[in-house]
This record gives sequence, structure tokens and C-alpha cells, in this order.
Amino acid sequence: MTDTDKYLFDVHGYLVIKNVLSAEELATANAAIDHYADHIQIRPNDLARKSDNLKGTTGRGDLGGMLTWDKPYCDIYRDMMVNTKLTPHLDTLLGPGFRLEAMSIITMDEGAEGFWFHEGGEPLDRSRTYRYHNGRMFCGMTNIAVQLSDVGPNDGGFACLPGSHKANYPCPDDIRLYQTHQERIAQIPAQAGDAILFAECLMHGSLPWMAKHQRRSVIMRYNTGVTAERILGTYTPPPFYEELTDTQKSVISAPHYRKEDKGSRLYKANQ
Ligand SMILES: O=C(O)CCC(=O)C(=O)O
Repeated sequence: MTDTDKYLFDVHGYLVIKNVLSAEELATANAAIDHYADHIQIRPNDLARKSDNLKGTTGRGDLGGMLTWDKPYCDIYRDMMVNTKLTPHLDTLLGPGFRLEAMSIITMDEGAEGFWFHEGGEPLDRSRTYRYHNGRMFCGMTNIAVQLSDVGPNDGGFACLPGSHKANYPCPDDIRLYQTHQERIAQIPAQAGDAILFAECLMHGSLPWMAKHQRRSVIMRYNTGVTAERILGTYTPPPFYEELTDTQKSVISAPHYRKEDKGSRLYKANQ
């Protein structure tokens, strides 16, 4: 992460990372979605929470399971989770040994409803926190949304309240529902192949999708190596684990304590 990246992320809670995917990778990722398009589940207009400013004529589309898709369709997504234009940012924000917790695709067709603005740093949630301490940033759940189609300034889609990852007071409901102070909310334009990196504790959601083309955003949710939002009982690696490269395997693991932190003083002291 450059000093500029660090500054912008610390101040705003998000960053746009340009050209994460090449034109060829973008085409491959989109072709895989086209192949599995009949698996897209359209939600029952349940995200706008009755806000007139977020409502739409259709629900958002959700598509999951990409890591389990048949070859070659899964390959581009397995590579994406360890894309080297993204992992240095995760290393800075989450520390060594960060884990992928989930991956899914959001689609929105013209007129699709928005998503009320959720999270926002208050109340403090240990697994979704943001702190600056001893000269570095510490994040909880950190998301990367790789854009597979262009997002213009008036198209809608991902939007957030910059800086709200550091909020101390509860956000009023009318702001969460995009009914007042809309001018404070930033809709984030991006080109297909760019990625939006954001702290989950940033207050974020989406505006109704206005463009004629389909919105496609691959959301990857990471967390620190020691955190797991969902595990009860024994950890079992996913069925496709043995098909992964060592690099891909490094982000799919049980929560662990400093397993990968070979640079730490503690690790060195024990050698
Ligand atoms: O990109 C979007 O539409 C919003 C996604 C979101 O809010 C979430 O997944 O928590």
C-alpha cells in the first residue's frame, strides 16, 4: 500500500484499486457468469427496507459457489482471491495469514432496488473493527469488490459514507435509509476490472441500479487469521481444497494464531 493509499483508506475507509483484472481476465470472469447465469437468485426486494429512495422494480441478484464451479469456470475466481494487486493491501490491513471468509457475486439489472446503509463503526464490533495503533491500521472484516462491468457516476451500485468506519455516534435511521443528507453519501464509479477495497465497518450499501447494462460485482470478504465469524465445531476444508495451489490454500484455512506470521518478533524468538 502506498502512502497515498494508506492516507485515503485511513481517512475514507475505502480505496479504488485500478486495473486489477486484465481485459482477458475480465472476459473470462464474465463468460463464467454467463455460463452459470441461471443460478443467479433474484432477491424478493428485501434490501431497500421500504425506503422510497432505495426501492426498485426488481430485486438484487445473488450468485455464489464460484469456487466450486466446474473447470475452467472456477479458475478465474480461485486466482482472484489471491490476486497480487490485492493481497499487499490485505497484508497491510489484516496482517499475515489473513483468511478469505466468503465470495459471492452481486448482479443488478436496470431498476434493481438499492440496499439500505448498514454497518458504520458504531456499535463497535470486534470482528468488523477499524483501529489505528502504534503506527499502523488494524481492520476486521475487509472486503474487496471486483467490478466486472463499468459503473458510471449516475449508475448507482456501491455507495458509502466516507469516514463512517470511525464513527462514534449511532447513525440516524433516515440517513441509513437515504432519506436525508444524501449529499454525504458517495456513489463510487469504477471501470470494469477495477476493485473497491472497503472496511466492512464503513457504512455502506447500494443505490438503485439505473444503467441499461447489468451490474456485476464480485465481493470477497477477508478477515484476520485469528478471526472467524462462522465456525462451530471442527473446521473442515472445502471439498475443492486439494485442487488449489499453495498460494490459494494460504487464504483458505481454519482460524489460527500467527501461523503465517514468520516476520514477528515472537516467531523469531522461538526459532
Ligand atoms: O455492493 C453492494 O451493492 C453493497 C454490498 C453490501 O452492502 C454488502 O455486501 O454488505
